[in-house]
This record gives sequence, C-alpha cells and structure tokens, in this order.
Amino acid sequence: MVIACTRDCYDICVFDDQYNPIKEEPTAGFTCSRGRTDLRRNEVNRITGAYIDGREVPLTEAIARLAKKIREVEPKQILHVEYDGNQGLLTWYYPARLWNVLGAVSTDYSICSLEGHEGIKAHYGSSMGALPEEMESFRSVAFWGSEAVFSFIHGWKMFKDMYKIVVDVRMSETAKRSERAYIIKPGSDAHLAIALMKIFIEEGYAKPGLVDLEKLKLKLDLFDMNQLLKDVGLSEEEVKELADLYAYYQPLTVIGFALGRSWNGGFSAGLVSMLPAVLGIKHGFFYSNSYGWGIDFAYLRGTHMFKPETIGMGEIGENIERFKIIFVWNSNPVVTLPGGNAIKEAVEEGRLTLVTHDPFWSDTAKLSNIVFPAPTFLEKEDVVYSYWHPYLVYNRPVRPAKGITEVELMKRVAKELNLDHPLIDEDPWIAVDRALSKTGVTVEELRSKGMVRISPLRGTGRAEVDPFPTPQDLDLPRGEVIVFSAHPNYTNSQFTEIYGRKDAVIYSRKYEGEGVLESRGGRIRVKFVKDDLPEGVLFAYKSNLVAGNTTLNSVLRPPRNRFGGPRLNDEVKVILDP
Ligand SMILES: Nc1nc2c(c(=O)[nH]1)N[C@H]1C(S)=C(S)[C@@H](COP(=O)(O)OP(=O)(O)OC[C@H]3O[C@@H](n4cnc5c(=O)[nH]c(N)nc54)[C@H](O)[C@@H]3O)O[C@H]1N2
Ligand SMILES: Nc1nc2c(c(=O)[nH]1)N[C@H]1C(S)=C(S)[C@@H](COP(=O)(O)OP(=O)(O)OC[C@H]3O[C@@H](n4cnc5c(=O)[nH]c(N)nc54)[C@H](O)[C@@H]3O)O[C@H]1N2
Ligand code: SF4
Ligand SMILES: [Mo]
Repeated sequence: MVIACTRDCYDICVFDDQYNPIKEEPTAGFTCSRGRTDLRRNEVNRITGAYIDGREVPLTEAIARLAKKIREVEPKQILHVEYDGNQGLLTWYYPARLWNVLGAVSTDYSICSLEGHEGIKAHYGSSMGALPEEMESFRSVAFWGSEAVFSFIHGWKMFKDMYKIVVDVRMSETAKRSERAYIIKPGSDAHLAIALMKIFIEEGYAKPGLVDLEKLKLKLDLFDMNQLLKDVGLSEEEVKELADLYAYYQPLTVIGFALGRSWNGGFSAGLVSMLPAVLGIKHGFFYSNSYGWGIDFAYLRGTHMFKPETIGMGEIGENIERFKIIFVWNSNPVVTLPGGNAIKEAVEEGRLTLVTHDPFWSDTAKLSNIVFPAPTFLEKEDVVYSYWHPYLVYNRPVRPAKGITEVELMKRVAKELNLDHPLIDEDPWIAVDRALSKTGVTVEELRSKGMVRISPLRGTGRAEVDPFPTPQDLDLPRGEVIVFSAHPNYTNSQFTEIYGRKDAVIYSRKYEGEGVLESRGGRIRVKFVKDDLPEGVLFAYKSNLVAGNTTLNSVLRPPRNRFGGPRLNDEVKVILDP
C-alpha cells in the first residue's frame, strides 16, 4: 500500500503504510520539511464542520444554502476558482464538471505554468521534455529561473554531482551551490538564448537534424549582438563562456516556472528549450511533463462537452463586478492571485458570496460566507501524477476522513439543484479510467499495484524555428522588478500552522525599513530589508504574500504575456517612509 503526497510539487513523494518515504525511486527514502510534518499538521487548523457566515451548521444546511444561492443568479455570475492544492484527479479535475455543466465561468488555470507550456509546445508540439532516467545520463545541468534546491529536491539530488550552471536574476540558493552562475537582467532570458544560438552557429557548435539551421540563422540575423549583450547585462566574454560551457558539457536544460511569469515569458521558455535542439541534443530540456502522460484532463473536467467562458487567473480583480458567487476549492486565491484583495472587498461589502471547500482554515476559507470541510490527501483515495516522474500513484487514506470529498460535494450540490447529466452521473472511477485510457493503465491495475510506471507521449524532439520573435516582439522592464521564489518550508501559502505566519518582506539592494510598494494594481505598505541583490531586482518569497490586512498580490495587475499567462514579475516602485 502506498500514499502519495499530492501537493503542487515536482516530486510527488511516495510513502509506505507507516508513512515512511519509500526507499525506491522516485522518492529514494527522503522527503522535505513539509512532508515530514504532514501527520502532525493533519490535526491542526482543520476545518471540521460546515459553516454559514461563521456559524457551524449541518452539512445539509450548507449545501441547501449554496444551491439556493446558485438558483438566484445567472450561471455567468458564478466563477469557480480551483488550482493545484491537491493534484489528485478526483480532487482537482473531476469536480469541475458540476460548474461546467451549469455554465459557470472558469479561470484559465494560467497562474503558474500555462505560459511556459504554450511557449515550448509552440516549437516542439509538446512541452514534454526529458524523463528522469534520461536526466540522469547527463553530466551537466543548466538551471534557468529555477530554485531547484528548494522547489525540486529529488531533482536536485539527482543533479548534485553534475556540473551545474545557473542563469538567474539573483544569486539564488541554487546559484550559490552550483559551479557557475550567470546573473542576468529580469526577463532577458529570450535575449540570452538568442545570443547563445548566434554563437552556437558562428562557432560551429550547432548541429543540423533537430532544427532547420538555415531558417534559424535568418531569424537570428535580425538581432544585433551588442544590443543583446546590453539587454542581458552580461559581457561578451561571459556569454561566450556560457556558450562554450554549453557546447562542451551539453547540459540538460531545466526551465523553471519563473521564466513564463517574467517579461517575454513564453518566448523565453520556448527559446531556452530550443538550445539543446540547436546543439543536436534530443529531448534535452525539462519544464513540466504534466501534459506528456496522456491524461485526458478535458474529459475529467467535462470541457470536451461544455467549453466554459474563462477569465485570466491574474484578472479576477478587474472582473470582480461580474460575479455574485465565487466557489473555491484546492486554492487560496485571496492570497495567491492578483486581485485577491478585490474578492475580499466584494465579500466585505456584501456584493459577493464566497464559498470555499478546503481542509484548512486558509485566508480564503476564513473570509468565506459558506465553508465546507475537505479531507486531506491522507484521508481519501485518489490517483495522482507528477510533473516530473513517470509514475501514476493510487493514493490510499491513512487517517480517518474529516469532511466531505470534492466528488461527494459536487454530487450532492447537483442533486440539490436537480441537475441531471451523464457527466455528473458518471461514476468517478470510470471517469478516471477513461481519462487514463491513453496511458495504458487502468484504475484496477493502479489499485492492486499502488504505483505504475507510464510511458511518455512525446514528439520527435525536432523543434520548429517559429514562432521566433523579432526584436520588436521582445520587451524589457524599464524600472525595478519584483521576482518571487519558493521557500523550503512552505508550499505556496500552505504550512503556516507548522512553520509560522510571516508577513511579506521585500528584499533589495537599497531599501530598508517601512514604506510603500506600488505597481499597476495600487500601493501597499510593506517592510523592506537590504540584501545582496542586483540593482533593480526586488525579491519576495511566494509563500509570504500577506502584508497586514492585504497582500503583495493586491498591487500586481499583471499584463498577459504573449501566450496568455500573467506576468507576475512586474515593474514596481518603492517609496520609503522619510
Ligand atoms: N519548497 C517548495 N517547493 C515548491 C513550491 C513551494 O512553494 N515550496 N512550489 C511548487 C510550485 S507551485 C512551483 S510553480 C515550483 C516553482 O519552482 P521553480 O520553477 O524553481 O521556481 P521558483 O522557486 O519560483 O524560482 C524561480 C527562480 O527564478 C528566478 N527568476 C525570476 N525571474 C527570472 C527571470 O526573468 N529570469 C531568470 N533566469 N530567472 C528568474 C528567481 O530569482 C528564482 O531563483 O516549485 C514547486 N515546489
Ligand atoms: N505574486 C505571486 N503570486 C503567486 C506566485 C508568485 O510567484 N508570485 N506563485 C504562484 C504559483 S506558482 C502558484 S502554483 C499559485 C498557487 O496558488 P494556490 O493554488 O492558491 O496555492 P496554495 O497556497 O498552495 O493553496 C492551495 C489550497 O488548497 C488547499 N488544499 C490542499 N489539499 C486540498 C484538498 O485535498 N482539497 C481541497 N478542497 N483543498 C485542498 C490548501 O489547504 C490551500 O488552502 O500561486 C501563485 N501566486
Ligand atoms: S511537498 Fe513535494 S517534496 Fe514535500 S513531501 Fe510533498 S511531494 Fe515530496
Ligand atoms: Mo506553481
């Protein structure tokens, strides 16, 4: 019997029935500081009953109240917001069927990785990169915008003895522990990738086979090397050295999620993913393998039949007036999404009914008019995949369930609404079976084996040159930029019950004390601390976004990058108190 940690994480660790990390791959007998406290955390800060306006009520009453509210409004006045709090197929995906059948508005699930997936897929036809065993065969690794030391601990262990190269906008922990680091200007990864490709071709490092080099050369000729160097902020010698290291070591290119959230997002992720192909290294990059296992997420959500209207995950604030009900599960949008503060204001002014289904008292749950208790992954059965390793895991409960599962809640709300539809009536395990049909694995097999290895569905490894940007397509920030990263003790906004709640702190080279942080979305008061960061780069942990009664996200109003994802790493201004 196995249990998987289903959190939004590369590793998806697997545990035995005593809750020890399994010795075999992919978990190799160790886990993170969060995984080690899960059994303890499971008993703290839990939502154990249903609530209406802060009053505990029987579950049936809360379901009836939600159904009544739904009947009072138009489907288009309902928004459902869910993300990857639990990556289980029955927790995250399947329950969306209710809202899609109803005709409610969905988000575009763009907050984290959409931009990068699209940018890479545009060249390769798929964002699926190297598999773990292929990664192991490299003797070097290049991290672009990845804090793997904290965010990807099993990957980091695998890469530890390789020659490690880092491209980041600050000396990250990963940069400090690597052999060579190149600190570039925020958002200039596309520029650096172009400069490298130019050198690869000039120096004869490029190999034909995976990329049309003649076509590529025509595109590269539009870029002036001196301008590229200025944009990137490295000297000619440094870029030449990086090109030589790439040619010599032929590294695996690990593309962090930050690239998609920066200036030129999808172009950066896409062009960086092409570097190995230009050198003739097949499947030589890794971003996220989620869409390469053949899991039919659309079928699980029912979007193959009901295509919902969507709004950008970074655009809830601007759209808040349209909605009378927001139903949240598996996510803490009041804190983690730009415009989360607009949800808060609308609830406080009585313009919006906020409903949350969560195992823990998140900030969103605390603010909600209706709250439903959810079991944690330690308390329910589910099937989970990883964005890194090729195992599907059948997760078994090891603790008694508190609350109502996402599937059960969806079914009961549908019943209360007299909503009959084959998508809602379909047995959830049959739905999972169908969604897994391309993986060649059945629920039955998963149930009996616990975990099953699957094969990737990926392309030939050939990269199309287009969509290749022209110099006019690339843009760079003029002012100071805020960037974010993972913290070892938190997963996004989670784990405050174990590791404490800390208000946001903004690190930079020159600001110290209290002051105002301003961006497109407004201003907040926040604390600044000096740190060894490059000029123009402000840094915050993405786990500590709360600042007093607001959040760092309240000042962000991210423009959309070229492939639709929000540019969270945006320009900001600082005004320190006199
Ligand atoms: N411990 C822990 N692990 C996690 C998470 C967590 O919260 N905690 N979160 C999980 C999730 S949801 C995700 S999405 C992943 C994220 O994991 P990663 O992809 O590793 O992303 P971040 O941790 O955000 O690190 C981003 C790095 O990119 C750098 N950066 C920012 N802007 C730029 C830029 O323009 N160019 C370049 N080259 N670098 C830039 C930052 O300085 C930072 O060092 O981790 C997962 N794993
Ligand atoms: N400014 C800024 N904002 C960011 C980022 C950034 O870098 N900068 N990073 C972004 C990233 S990478 C991401 S992925 C998003 C993450 O945004 P969110 O998805 O909001 O992330 P979490 O804080 O992990 O919230 C997950 C919630 O799901 C709940 N949950 C866990 N398990 C279950 C379950 O089984 N059932 C139910 N119903 N709920 C469950 C948890 O208790 C928690 O409240 O935030 C993003 N926001
Ligand atoms: S958060 Fe990630 S590293 Fe930690 S136990 Fe879960 S899957 Fe493993
Ligand atoms: Mo993420």
